[in-house]
Amino acid sequence: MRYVLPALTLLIVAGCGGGNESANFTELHTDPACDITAGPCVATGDDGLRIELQLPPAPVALKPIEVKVRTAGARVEAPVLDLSMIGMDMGDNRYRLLAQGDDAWRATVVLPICIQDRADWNADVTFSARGGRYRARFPFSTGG
Ligand SMILES: [Cu+2]
Repeated sequence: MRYVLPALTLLIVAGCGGGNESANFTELHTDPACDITAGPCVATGDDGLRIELQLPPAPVALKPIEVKVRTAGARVEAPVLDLSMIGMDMGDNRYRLLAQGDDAWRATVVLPICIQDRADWNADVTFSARGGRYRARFPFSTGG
């Protein structure tokens, strides 16, 4: 037990920290002032790559949320939406985005309930384009 505990603590800290899984993708630029619960937000790349994410106005846990994504500037493949809570491991909340024509995608997602009244989330859209992987990160909050 003496040796197991420190190892466990390390694991939990690594899981909570987030953001350290800097895999092999290029990060798109988002406007930190854009509130995704007030309207669509846009992420852009240096080379005309553009992702627009749209959530419903007041997303709440345990209710289906319609998420819409629009892409431009490149042929986008296999986009995935990954919802993670900042500072708390809420399990795997990954959704494949389904194509709605050439440059439109959507997914119906359900956020897990959180023990906190207010929860801060990252909505990450990762996808393949031009032979590489890209990620667009959109922060948003639920609750009070
Ligand atoms: Cu939580």
